[in-house]
Amino acid sequence: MQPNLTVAYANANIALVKYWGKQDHALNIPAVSSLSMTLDGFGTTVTIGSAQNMQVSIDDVPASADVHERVGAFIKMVRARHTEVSPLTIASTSNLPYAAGLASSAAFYASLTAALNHHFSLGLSLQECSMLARLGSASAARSMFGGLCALYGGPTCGHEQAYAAPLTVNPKLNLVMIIAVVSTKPKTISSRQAMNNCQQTSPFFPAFVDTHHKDFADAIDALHHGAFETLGTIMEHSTLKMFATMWTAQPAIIYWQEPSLSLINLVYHIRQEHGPIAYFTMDAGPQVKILTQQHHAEKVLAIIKNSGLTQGIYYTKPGDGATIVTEPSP
Ligand code: 2P0
Repeated sequence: MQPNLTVAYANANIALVKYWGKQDHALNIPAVSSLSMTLDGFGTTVTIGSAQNMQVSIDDVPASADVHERVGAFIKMVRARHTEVSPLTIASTSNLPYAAGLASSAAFYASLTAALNHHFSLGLSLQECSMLARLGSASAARSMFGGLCALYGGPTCGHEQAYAAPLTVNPKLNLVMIIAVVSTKPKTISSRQAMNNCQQTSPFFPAFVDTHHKDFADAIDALHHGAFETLGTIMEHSTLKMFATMWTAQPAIIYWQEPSLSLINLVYHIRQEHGPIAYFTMDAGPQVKILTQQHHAEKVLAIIKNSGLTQGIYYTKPGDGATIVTEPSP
């Protein structure tokens, strides 16, 4: 590794209580608080170095004009707060299976923020890094931390209040996540565009926001008490309220495909047969993510695999937060 380069790595995350919509677009402050699990082993490595002009590459290919512009806007916001940040080369490589539909922006901006903090000796705490990462992509604020964490949003949050923080998790929970891939086609609308459209046009968006705080507070409580059934029930409720805003946006946004619904029915079937051992969530795409516990994982995995509904299955547990990589990646 060249001495003038800094390498950082951050894992992606999946929300159990969803972020959807923005309180402040310029500062990218979420309309609601959210709660997520950082995923072990699914993430993005970002290497930065100083340069005359900013250059961005993704998996060794120069970034598209859109991506370059969005990353440039983020760096500009960082530089407005930390003038020591100078132009950069930014090279990102990801081990996120493209087909898994995991939010790559979360891992990318968390990794980039960790790299900037180290490279320019900004001396920021994890909480401050989380605020900064949020300016790039709100879900990135959560990937600064490992395990389960909360990201604060809503009307009482300014820039300084909208950060993520780790949550205490009852060790008996032993959460694991199964990612069931049902389609590998690229999504037709980005999550950022989708949430903006929902916020502007869905009559259900205000109801999503108004009922959200209770979900968030109850989910934190369930984590503390190790109440898996309560946590899973809240996760499904938050997920379906988010999708209700998509189906009622104008025009409607429908990420689901037939196997998505079949998998949801399969999760209901698993609960009928085996009790409260599996719960689903989905994000801005057709893949279904199934939350279960370590001691039930083998059984749930086998049922999902045998269903023939998926094009791929990934299995993961809570992972670590963003980190500086001292050795170059192999
Ligand atoms: C979440 N999602 O809580 C929700 C649920 C997707 C569905 O956070 O505009 O890429 O960059 O802040 O973080 C994806 O949204 O959006 C997301 P921006 P982001 O995980």
